[in-house]
This record gives sequence, structure tokens and C-alpha cells, in this order.
Amino acid sequence: MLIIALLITAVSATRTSVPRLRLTYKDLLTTNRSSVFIGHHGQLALSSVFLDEYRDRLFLGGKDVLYSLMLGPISTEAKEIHWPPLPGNKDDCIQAGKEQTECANFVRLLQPYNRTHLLACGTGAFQPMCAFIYVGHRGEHVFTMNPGNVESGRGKVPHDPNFTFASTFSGGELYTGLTADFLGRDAVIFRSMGGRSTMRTETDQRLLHDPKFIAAHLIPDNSDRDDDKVYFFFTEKASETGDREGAIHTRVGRVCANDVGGQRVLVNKWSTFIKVRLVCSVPGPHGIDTHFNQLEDVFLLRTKDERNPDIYAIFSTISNVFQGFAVCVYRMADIREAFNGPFAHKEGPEHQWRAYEGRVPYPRPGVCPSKITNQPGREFGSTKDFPDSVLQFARSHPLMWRSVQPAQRQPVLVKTNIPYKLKQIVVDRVEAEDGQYDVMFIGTDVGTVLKVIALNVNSLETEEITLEELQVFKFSTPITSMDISVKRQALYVGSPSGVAQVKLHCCETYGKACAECCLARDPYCAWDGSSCSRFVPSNKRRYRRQDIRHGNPVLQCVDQNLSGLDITEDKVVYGTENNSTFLECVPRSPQATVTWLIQRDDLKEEVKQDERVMTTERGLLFRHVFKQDEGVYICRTREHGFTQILARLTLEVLQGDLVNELMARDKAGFSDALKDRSAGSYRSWMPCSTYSRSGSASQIGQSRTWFKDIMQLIGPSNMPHVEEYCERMWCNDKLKRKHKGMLEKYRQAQESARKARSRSSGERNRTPRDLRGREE
Ligand SMILES: *[C@@H]1O[C@H](CO)[C@@H](O)[C@H](O)[C@H]1NC(C)=O
Ligand SMILES: *[C@@H]1O[C@H](CO)[C@@H](O)[C@H](O)[C@H]1NC(C)=O
Ligand SMILES: *[C@@H]1O[C@H](CO)[C@@H](O)[C@H](O)[C@H]1NC(C)=O
Ligand SMILES: *[C@@H]1O[C@H](CO)[C@@H](O)[C@H](O)[C@H]1NC(C)=O
Ligand SMILES: *[C@@H]1O[C@H](CO)[C@@H](O)[C@H](O)[C@H]1NC(C)=O
Ligand SMILES: CC(=O)N[C@H]1CO[C@H](CO)[C@@H](O)[C@@H]1O
Repeated sequence: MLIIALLITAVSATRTSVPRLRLTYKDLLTTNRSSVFIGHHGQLALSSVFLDEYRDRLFLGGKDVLYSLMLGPISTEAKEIHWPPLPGNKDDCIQAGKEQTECANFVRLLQPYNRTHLLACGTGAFQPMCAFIYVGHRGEHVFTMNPGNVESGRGKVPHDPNFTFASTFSGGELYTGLTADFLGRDAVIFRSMGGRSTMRTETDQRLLHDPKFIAAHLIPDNSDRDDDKVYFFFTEKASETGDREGAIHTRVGRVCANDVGGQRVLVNKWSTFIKVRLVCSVPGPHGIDTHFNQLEDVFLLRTKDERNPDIYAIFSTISNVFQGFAVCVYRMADIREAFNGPFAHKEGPEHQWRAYEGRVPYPRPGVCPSKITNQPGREFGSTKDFPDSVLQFARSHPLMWRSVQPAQRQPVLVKTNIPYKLKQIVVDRVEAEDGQYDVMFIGTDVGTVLKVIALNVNSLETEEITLEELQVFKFSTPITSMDISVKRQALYVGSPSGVAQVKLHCCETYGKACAECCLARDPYCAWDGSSCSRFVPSNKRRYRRQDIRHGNPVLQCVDQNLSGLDITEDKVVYGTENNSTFLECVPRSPQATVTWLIQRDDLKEEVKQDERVMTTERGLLFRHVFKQDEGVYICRTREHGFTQILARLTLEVLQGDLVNELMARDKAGFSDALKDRSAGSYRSWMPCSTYSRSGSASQIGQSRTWFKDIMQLIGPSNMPHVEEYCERMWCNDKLKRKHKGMLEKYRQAQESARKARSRSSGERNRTPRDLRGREE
């Protein structure tokens, strides 16, 4: 009961949507939308990425290797540094019982260090190590490392390549949240490097309880640098839930950048660490909320006000019966308010958690020593000056009582029961004709990126529009990193197999008509009077057509050439009597609904569906076609009240006996085709790259025998696979020529049969239909 309620709750909270456009790996490559780098030796095992917009370079860390790529207009060879574990460490690692594959140097951290050097740290076969990489000045493409100049990376990256961690580099110091020992038990927030002594959290489950660190960022509080705080986003076991053992909560914890620990207690340990819970839930009936507790990724959408970035976060909830994902957005103001609120307090083991109502010592724990705390008479210029009572209180009350709710109190996006997981997010704030839109790019565990916007329908409901689904990697692979370059209008998408550079938009893909551009509802794109192109806000009153909120082409494109959209050219499709045939029609948008009409004389009526004739996702399937099925078939789509004729197909049914006769003569052709299919690699059919959108139905009609064969092989229930087979079978020039030949022969046979008939019956001679003229 409860589960069902939760499911319904989660699903109804947002209107879910299928992507309006799906682009395959091949589509992205052929249109130059994407390019992929997989390293020089295969097996890149990409484990870190640093996008350096200042130098226009992309730095990659993988297994025993580092790469530098130039992003500028002049593309040069990638530069490589081989960086294996130190001598002996690999053997030690294997001796210690680790897998051979894990005993390598996985480069996990790449941070800008100074004007000429990067800091790189790797797992070093379970003996973390760091080195400075010389990358030169802007414009140069140098990339070298002094292999003798390697230092310990303990406390900077985890030993285990599988363990998550988060770090940020600021003011010459590295802040890291990680497990810092061989066994992965010592969960800690460290500060290292720079001139000050190393700082860490105490080992105490009240502070960190099996944390999984996701992100770390320095976010200033105000103009006083002394108030700068470093925020850590992580999940941990929630001790405050009591009865529900093993519950996981998402936290944001913070420390003051100028924390130097206590004088007598908390020596070299954080004295300003406090944390709050981040809530991302969907309200349900009877007050039962569905909570998304597991944090997957965090993205800081920086604005002009560096103190107030918007925080986008992906959450998941995964159980045996239910898998759901949500994106929640948080405002810094709400996070600060929770930190300024009451502390969570538990009097003793038998007591309940509640808000602490007693006297809080001064300076309030969590407050940084600054101008405010350093007043005459109350001189707290450093955390070393803080009274012991403050440090004791901080140590026993790390958690705040109030939790942080997302902006609008609900997720901007919810996805449930999808066959993939949401892993990474970046967001671009885009100026459109009617305002700003936050375009989310979400990486999945199957190598795809979803481009999504969320519209507020009303105060309770958001409408999620998946503009595009981009298959960035050839094979299913988890996306492990995403970076966005607004300057280059590109995404850098990382997975263990490599990194892809993907353009944020490609407006031409949506089509050649105003209505198509409008239906796309992509804030990046607008109809400029002649094509769908990048929308650039400007003062020039050049009229651009865009309707992201409603996607209503009828209003937007009323004076534009709508008729140009409809297909006016007829295509001929052949079927053989009593055999199957297929009329293809795939709308560009899966959100469009398709209606098939048949036109006989001047009458148009909807095609009746039954056992014999059925609509599939890719078109109209005749399992047995009869002579009386001949006619003109119209494929009409409807989306957002906008109808369009996508295909007009004339079905001609060939006489079965004649075709059979020819088939018998042409047996060899059939076995050739089978051979081609089994031996042919996907790549060898590549020339027919545009098949999926512009492949003509007549190709399929001509090859109806192959189609039938395929249907028998895979069964009608596997319709989605038909596309793949069709591509292999019909986009082959050799076969195309063969089928053309077959039709030619059929025509000749028909002609001679007709002549024979007319000779015997003395029938009046009619002009034979010229099939050739209507062929592709
Ligand atoms: C893709 O880029 C290559 C090289 O820059 C260029 O030759 C080709 O014409 C481009 N193709 C398209 C479809 O833009
Ligand atoms: C950057 O740091 C490296 C490593 O400490 C040092 O060798 C180099 O001189 C520094 N460069 C600059 C410009 O400070
Ligand atoms: C680490 O990851 C690899 C590959 O993803 C996996 O085979 C291995 O079992 C993992 N090891 C641990 C300790 O989780
Ligand atoms: C509209 O488009 C159709 C087909 O592309 C074309 O034949 C016609 O001339 C166009 N009309 C105008 C007014 O542009
Ligand atoms: C087609 O099938 C029908 C009945 O299923 C049969 O009567 C007819 O002879 C068949 N025609 C051909 C050409 O095979
Ligand atoms: C040309 C062709 O494939 N003809 C086939 C049509 O279907 C019948 C049986 O349904 C077959 O015997 C023919 O070979």
C-alpha cells in the first residue's frame, strides 16, 4: 500500500516526458555535434578531468596516464605523461591482497596550483602520491612532470580508486573530504598544503558517519574574506533517525577557511565544523513524503553574485521495488538560515532529538573569527582564542536542527522507474526571448546526456521537457564527470572509456520549418525567418520566433510558410500479395502522435487496424497485404495541436505468383543477403547514416521479402530492433541494386504475362505502368 502510494506520489508530482529528439552516437559524430577522445592506448580508465578555460585546455587523468588537449581553434596532438606507481608499490599492493587491476596509479585529482603548474594526485597502487605538472603559460602547449619530484598524496586522494571523495583548492591550500587510510575507514575532512599546519576532523561518528563525499566548494559569505567558508556536500548514516537504522541523509557541512583549530582542545582539528540536512522530497497524500536521500551529484550555478550561487543536486532513492531520481535546487540563503538556526540536541540515549534551547556559548560555534568576533573586550581574532566551552559545544553539537528545503519546496525534476540512472549534472542559464531558462544537462549511467528544462506550470506543478537525449558514448557506460564551457558553448562529458566534447545546441537538427523550430522549445534556438538558429539576445528589434513556454507553432508561425512542412511528394511502396509489407513513418519527435489515413478517390479515412494491419512505433505493418489494400496512405502527426503530413505513400501490391517465380530464379540473392547480415559489422553500413530519419519507405517496400524474413527472425514484439536490422539490410548499396534489378525483372515479367493474356483474350492494349519512373 505504502509503496504504491509513494510511486503514485512521485510520478504525479511532475509531468514526465520522453525526449523530443533522440540523437544516436553516429548522429552526433556525423553532424559534428560531438567528438570523442579515448586516449592513445585504449583502456584510458578516465578518473579525473580539469577544464581549464583560462588556458583553453582540457586535462585528463586516467590509469597511469595524464593527457593535455588544446581546445582552441588550432587543434594539436594530445600531449601525454606516463605516470605509473612508484617502483615496488605495485608489488606491495598485490601482496596486500588487492586486485592486480586496482594496483595502478589512478589519477583522481587535477587542480590548478599556480600560474604554471597543476597539482595532480593519484592512488599510486594504494599509496597515494602527488606531483606538480608543468603546463606552461596561456597559449603554450607544454606538459611535463619531473618524475623525481613526487610527494605523498595521503589525505589528498583515497587509496582505493573506487572510493568517492571531494576536494577544492583555494588560497594555496587543498580541502578534501575522503577516507584517508588503506582500509577506507578513516573518514575525514582535511586541509593540507600551504603554510599552515594540516587540519582534520576528529574521529567521531557524530561529525561524520560513513560519509560519501560528493562535492566541495568555497563560497564567500560576504565581502570579508575572513568569513569565507568551505562547504562539503555528502551523504552519511543518519544517527538522528534512531529507530530507522541505516537511514542515509544528505548533508552540507562547512568549515571556516581561517579555522586553525583550538589551543588546548581540538588542536589542529576543525573547531568550526557544523552540518545541516538537505531535503529533497515529493509531498504525497496523507502527509507521506517520498524522500530522495542519496546524493549523486552537485552543480554550483554561479551568478554575478559570487556569494549566492544556485545549487543544483541530483538525488536518488533506490529500493528493491522502486528506483527514483530527483533534481532539487537550493538557495544559499536557505542554507545559511539553517546554519543560523537552532542546534540539534539529544539529552541522553533515552531522549528524543530536539532543538537545543539552552544558552549557546559565544562566539557561536560555526562562526568564523572575523571583524565581528574581534571586538575590543571580546578579542577572538583566531579560533585559538575561542573559549574551551565553545569548542566543547561545537564538538557535541555538529548538526543543526532545521533542515534545508529546496527552492519552491519540491524537486524541479523527478524521474521514476526509468531503465537508467542519473549520475551527473551541469546547468546553463540561457537568455531566451521571454526570459531566462536553466537548461540542465544530465549524464546517465548508460552513456547518454539528457538536455532538460523545467517550467513552472503553477506554484504546485512543474513541467519537465526533455529537449534532447544524446547518446554521447558508443557503448553503455556510466558518465562520471561533466563540465560546461559557456565560453565555448560545449560540454565535456567523461566516462571511464573517454571524454566527449559536445556542443550545447545544434538548432538545425530540429528541422527546416518555423513550426518545427517552435515545437522544439529549445531556449538556445529560434526561428529567424529562414532557419532554426542560435538565439542571441540583442537590442536590435529583429523578430525572432520562439515559444518555450507553450511550444505553440500555430501562434508563432502563423505568417510563416506552414505548407512547406508537409510532404507533398508521393512515394511508391511495393508489397507482394499475401506477404507482409511495411509503410515507414517515424516522427522526429516521439511526443507526436501518428494517425494513418487512406485516401481513395477524394475520400480520406483512418486506416482500420486489426490482426492483419497494425501500427507499430516505426510505421504501419501489413502482415498479409491484399490487392484491395492498394491506395494512398497518409502518415499524419500531431503535436501540441500542430498537425503535419510526414509521408504520403502509394501502396502497390504485386502479384504473388509472378514474384515467386522470380524469387526462385534469384535464390542466390537471398543467401547472399543472409551472408552479408551475419558477417557485416555495423560500421560497414555507415554510408547510409541518415536512414533513421530520412530513410525512405519505398526502400523498405522494395525489400519486403527481407522484411518478412526479419519479422520471422525477431518476432513482431521486438519492433524496436527492426531499425537496426533495417539499417544493416537496406542501407547496403549492393542490396539496393539487387532489389532494383528484381523490380525491373518483375516489370518485364508482368509485361510479358500481360501480353500473353491479351494475345489469348484479344484484350485492348493498355499502356503499362512505368514503375521505373517512380523509383528512388
Ligand atoms: C565536420 O567537421 C569536419 C572537419 O572539421 C568538416 O570537414 C566537415 O565538413 C564537418 N561536417 C559537417 C556536417 O559539418
Ligand atoms: C608553481 O609551483 C611550482 C611547484 O611548487 C614551482 O616550481 C613554480 O616555480 C611555481 N610557479 C610560479 C609561477 O609560481
Ligand atoms: C572497484 O571497481 C571495479 C570496477 O568498477 C570493480 O570490479 C571492483 O570490484 C571494485 N572494488 C571494490 C572494492 O568495490
Ligand atoms: C512555401 O513552401 C512551399 C514548399 O516548400 C513552396 O513551394 C512555396 O512556394 C512556399 N510559399 C511561400 C509563400 O514561400
Ligand atoms: C492468398 O491467400 C488466400 C487465402 O489465405 C488464398 O486463397 C490465395 O490463393 C492466396 N494467393 C496467393 C497468390 O498466394
Ligand atoms: C515473394 C514471396 O515472398 N512470396 C511468399 C509469400 O508468402 C507465401 C506464403 O504466405 C510464400 O509461399 C511465398 O514464397
